[in-house]
Amino acid sequence: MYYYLALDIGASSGRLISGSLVDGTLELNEIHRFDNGLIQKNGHDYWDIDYLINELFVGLEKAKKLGITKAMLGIDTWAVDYVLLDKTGNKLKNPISYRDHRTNGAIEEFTKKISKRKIYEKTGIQFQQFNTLYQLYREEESLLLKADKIMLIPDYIGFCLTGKAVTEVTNASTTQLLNLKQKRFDNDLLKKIHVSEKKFPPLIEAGTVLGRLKKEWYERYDLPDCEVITVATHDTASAVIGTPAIGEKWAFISSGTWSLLGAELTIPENGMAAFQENYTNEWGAYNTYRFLKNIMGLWMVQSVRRNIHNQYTFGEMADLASQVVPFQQFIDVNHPRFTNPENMIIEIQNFCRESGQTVPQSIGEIVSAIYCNLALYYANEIKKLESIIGKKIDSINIIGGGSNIAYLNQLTSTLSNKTVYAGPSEATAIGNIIVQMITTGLLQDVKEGRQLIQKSFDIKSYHPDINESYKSVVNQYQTFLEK
Ligand code: LFR
Repeated sequence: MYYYLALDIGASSGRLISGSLVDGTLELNEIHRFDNGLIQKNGHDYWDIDYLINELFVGLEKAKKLGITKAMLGIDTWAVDYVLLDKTGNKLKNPISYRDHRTNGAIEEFTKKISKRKIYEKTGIQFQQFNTLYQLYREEESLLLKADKIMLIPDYIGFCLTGKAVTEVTNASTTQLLNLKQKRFDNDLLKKIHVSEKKFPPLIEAGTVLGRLKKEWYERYDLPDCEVITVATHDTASAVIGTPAIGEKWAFISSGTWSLLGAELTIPENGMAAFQENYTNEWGAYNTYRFLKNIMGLWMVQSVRRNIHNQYTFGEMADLASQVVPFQQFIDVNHPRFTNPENMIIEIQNFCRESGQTVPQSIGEIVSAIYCNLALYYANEIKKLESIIGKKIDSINIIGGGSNIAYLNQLTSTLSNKTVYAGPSEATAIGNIIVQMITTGLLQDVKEGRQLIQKSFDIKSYHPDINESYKSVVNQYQTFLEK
């Protein structure tokens, strides 16, 4: 049997998953799962990239023990962060996380050199202070000078494994350094941060064979014979590929640490409305665009859980939330104060106190406040999305770990007045595997891949609950956000 391995690393966990075709359906097997998180050092937040790569090897050795002797391997992770390498290919320091505070105020400062409108016209990418553009702008000058290569995280992992250096476009587009029309790095923007294009390995499309693992790895570990395929290396790009969508009128919410809400387009939309609403046009595999908005997402619940020392599981937290009266307060979940606060519970309580609202106290109340406001935010954005792309959305596909939260799925359906299809929770790993299968000729295209997902996984539907009295809160919430 032929195996496709997906390494999918998110901000809070990573996993190595194998996929294979069994009787015409896609069968997944989770081989290894490990934690990920921010490491604080000298006042900055880092990722421990060596640990993550080591966990991949642990996973690959487990795969071998399970009888997987030959496999393809695709790698996807979160976006925008990078590793600086010297001439010999060694990293100059651990990658700093996009949640680090070093880019505070960087957008305001950088856009004195070139207007926001101009940057958006060139790139079509949302303004987030974590974009690689602003991270490089705030990078230590001496290190940047010393750097021979700048590599995004999944490309760097691929480089460590194979010795081959590339910059894959679905992820590279999130840097806000690619020009939408020219389809390459924008030299004007690069000049403004004093970075030469030469530091970036060549741009390549998703679905390209990278190569076999270096010999030294087989000498050190007992590994399956592995060939790396550069998939859609941005986790959100893989998640969208792994969305079992039907027809043309669907939106997606890729629900994990972030909630990425948007639609798949074939022509980017970087007009005035998209600019004003800060929608992004991230490049997808096979000439598509992920037109989406970043919403704070489950990060808030993950942070609350850390604050209470993991006392409850996510399922228990959702149960507690569903037992309290919903919609007790309005919260702008996308406010930057929730990006990386010292303590999420206190931050939420302070926000409610400062805005003269009921302060949630119990864990159920806190989590209910988060889920209710996330669903409100989604419903509001779906309306904006429809208006910007000029198309009515019929259904929302919620994919990723958050698709398991029935309470949030139902709220989302009722408030947005759309059918919600929830699942699969491993859409990212599935999208990673689908691109490998297309690259090796097992599948024809994404459409066939999505049909395979529909056949292979249990997808739950939610319909708007017309009896719910709280439907009217959506308009009130919109007014609250506009204030
Ligand atoms: C989700 C994600 C988002 C990106 C954010 C930061 O994991 O990749 O798409 O905006 O993380 O990289």
